[in-house]
Amino acid sequence: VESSIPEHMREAWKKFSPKGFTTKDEFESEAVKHIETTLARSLFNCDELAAYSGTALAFRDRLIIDWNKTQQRQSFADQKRLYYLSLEFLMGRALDNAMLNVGLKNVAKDGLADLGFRIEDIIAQEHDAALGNGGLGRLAACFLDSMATLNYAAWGYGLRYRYGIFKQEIQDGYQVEIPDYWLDFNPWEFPRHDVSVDVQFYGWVNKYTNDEGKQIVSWQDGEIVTATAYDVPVPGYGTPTVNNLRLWSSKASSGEFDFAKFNSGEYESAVADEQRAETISAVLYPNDNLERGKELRLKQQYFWCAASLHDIVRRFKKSKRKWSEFSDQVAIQLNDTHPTLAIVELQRILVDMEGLGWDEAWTIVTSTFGYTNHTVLPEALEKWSVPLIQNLLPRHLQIIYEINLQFLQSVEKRFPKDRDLLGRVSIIEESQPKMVRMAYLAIIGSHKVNGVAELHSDLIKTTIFKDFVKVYGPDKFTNVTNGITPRRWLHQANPRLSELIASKIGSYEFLKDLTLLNKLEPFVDDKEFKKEWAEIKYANKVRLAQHIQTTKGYSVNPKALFDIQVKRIHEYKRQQLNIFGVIHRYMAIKSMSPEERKKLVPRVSVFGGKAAPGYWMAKTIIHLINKVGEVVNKDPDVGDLLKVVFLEDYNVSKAEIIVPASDISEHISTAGTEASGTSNMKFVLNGGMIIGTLDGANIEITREIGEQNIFLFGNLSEDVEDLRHHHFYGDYKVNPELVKVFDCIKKGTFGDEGAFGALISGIVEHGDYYLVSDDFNSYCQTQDLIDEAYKDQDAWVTKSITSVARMGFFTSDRCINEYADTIWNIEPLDVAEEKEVRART
Ligand code: Z57
Repeated sequence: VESSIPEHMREAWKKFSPKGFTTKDEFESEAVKHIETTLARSLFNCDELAAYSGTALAFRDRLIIDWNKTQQRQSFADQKRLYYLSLEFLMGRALDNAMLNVGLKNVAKDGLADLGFRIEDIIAQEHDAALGNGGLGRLAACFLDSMATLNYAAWGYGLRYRYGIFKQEIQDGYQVEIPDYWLDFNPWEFPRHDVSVDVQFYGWVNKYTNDEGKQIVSWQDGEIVTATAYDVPVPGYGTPTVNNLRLWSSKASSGEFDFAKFNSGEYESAVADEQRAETISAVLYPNDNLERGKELRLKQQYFWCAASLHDIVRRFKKSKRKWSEFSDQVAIQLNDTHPTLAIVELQRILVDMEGLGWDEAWTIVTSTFGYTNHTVLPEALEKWSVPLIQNLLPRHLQIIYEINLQFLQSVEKRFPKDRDLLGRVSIIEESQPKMVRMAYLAIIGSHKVNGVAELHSDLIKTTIFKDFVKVYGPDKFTNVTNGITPRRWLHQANPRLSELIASKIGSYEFLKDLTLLNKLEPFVDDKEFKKEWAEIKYANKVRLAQHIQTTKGYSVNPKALFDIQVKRIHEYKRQQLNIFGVIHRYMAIKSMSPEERKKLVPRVSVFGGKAAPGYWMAKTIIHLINKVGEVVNKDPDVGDLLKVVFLEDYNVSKAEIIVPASDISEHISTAGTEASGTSNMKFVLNGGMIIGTLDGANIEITREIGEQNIFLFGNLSEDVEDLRHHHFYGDYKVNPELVKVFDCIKKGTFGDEGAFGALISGIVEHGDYYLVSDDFNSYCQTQDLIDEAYKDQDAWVTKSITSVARMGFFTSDRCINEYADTIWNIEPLDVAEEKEVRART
């Protein structure tokens, strides 16, 4: 391509193509230029938001240069690419990350100081990109960070929601949802009006034989919605690689938008058509670990899958390769079952549009896709009703039936005597109405299926997917334990700790090879080092205490033990166990003499997290936490011994303040329910201890850091089924200490006792599905052990350092390398030359 451009033109481009700033003065010049021209502001009306905008635009320019080069390099290298399909990308803020990745945060800091600003205040102006609910969306964001940092040619594909996850306010102790309109000023996205795909819905299928005797299938008379690409640069750390996250936005197709209606005065209905199209990408569904089967959600899924697949196929076709080489060029990873329609869409493209035979197409499809499962909770497993799909995607339903038929025939051949097996593994559930089981379709259409932690990957093989292990053998199923990016979750969130670590082990290399943290272990007895370590934790707690002061209006003692549980509110995550434990502690304090109280370890219990707007029980838990806080925090008998804080609107940027400030964090799900958990890794990496059940990645964290460095409690996953059975059929009694807690609530200690009735009766009368009562004793005892352990600060700091030193395994870099080796079959691009060129200029 390059040689087709005349020499003199190339020269001119080279001469004037921007190089990007590196010094403080250059940065200031770029930022001021943007403030005065792009934003049309001046020194006299440059507030912090304008300073943020100018800084962001200056860094954006820098990223774009590397981004363009990366994309050219990747096209030229012509290697296999990975496409990560996820309905959620919980990115958080981009500026701080961009500054650290290009290694110019200090330059910006000094430059901004010259201009009269503190960098922290400027960073805080940015609105979080909150296109996700929780763990699944944040995992996708960590993966993008690792893929760029490791120089993989990898793209993310998602939806450009106009509204991200709602903002949470607490009013009178209740959650109130505020819409999160975040696109007012977003310098990190680039509309690509030239990159669009027309996506079809509804209509009907026409099958006929053409003149040459060939079967033709055409899906016609549907409604067309246009997908427009918005690209977001994803920079790697300390590398010239900047990958691409492509988000699709929906609008009425220009062919579709009815000018005839408009001209004849039917404005309202013309505008209604337009709005209906735009509604598809309007809002993120705010459910975590729950599926509700709404038609608009299915529309979102197909819209995004179809746009992404057509984009990928278009790129492949430019290479002029044979179809049989498709999966040598393309790997697609399905983040949960949300993108499962991509499997069907690729089969449709190959068979209906490109004219391949069914079997040839199906071989290509199955060697292209990998599927990651993130949950075993039955209420989260996607099922779509057959009539719904029939109406919205008639051709896709036919293809699903054909996939199912062929699959069941192959199963019948191999297991001719097992009639029940066919019913159990069928993609179609024979219910009223019939349902399409998306996980089964995802398994059948993929070459690898993985869980996200060892226990979880074992569980899917022995429970929800056990019949498929029988059909395919165990090798189709594998484990890739989750990880987190140490760039954001250590270096960015906890710069002082990162610096201290670097000073001890000699460099910041650990940010790219997290196993180097093990070089810290020899220093566990270094007095000076331990002192600094403890000081940093304390400073982080002071910072959180200030945040509590400004947002909640009261003070907490930073010397107290900070006990933190921040995550989506869900019964299986058991925030109710935590708050019942807090009440138990409150009652104990109340019954003590002043002398006894003196021996206690003061504690601040911090909660944070959003409840799905329709999840009534989760909202009740939030309500109880807030009401307990109101009573406990002003009780003079308690004082500093116990404070209960509910932090509003927990999100990625708040996590960056909260995570480094914990002494102990809670990961207390009913064993077998939390697929992995990833905040557990963030907290330990920042020197916090964990109280947790033997669930998800807690198990592997324990194996890595050692049993003496974690506070485990509760029943094991393998005992859960029997315990639940016993609740219904045995002589089941609620734990007496828990009964006292319930009595305290029922007395009205925390206001209107009726408000919390369902929370109590769920345990007392309705079988205690999440085993709160069974684990209550063990939980409280373990909390007492924590108090004891905290009194020995020296031993505590030893545990803290040792744990951090052993966390190397939990980087998302390791995780992405495992996916690349065992599922995607891709290798990193060589950027050595690019780095050298850059070093010379
Ligand atoms: C979600 O955040 C997760 C799983 C889901 O099926 C859906 Br829907 C949303 C979470 C799991 O609950 C966590 O345990 C896990 O760490 C995370 O996904 C990333 O794998």
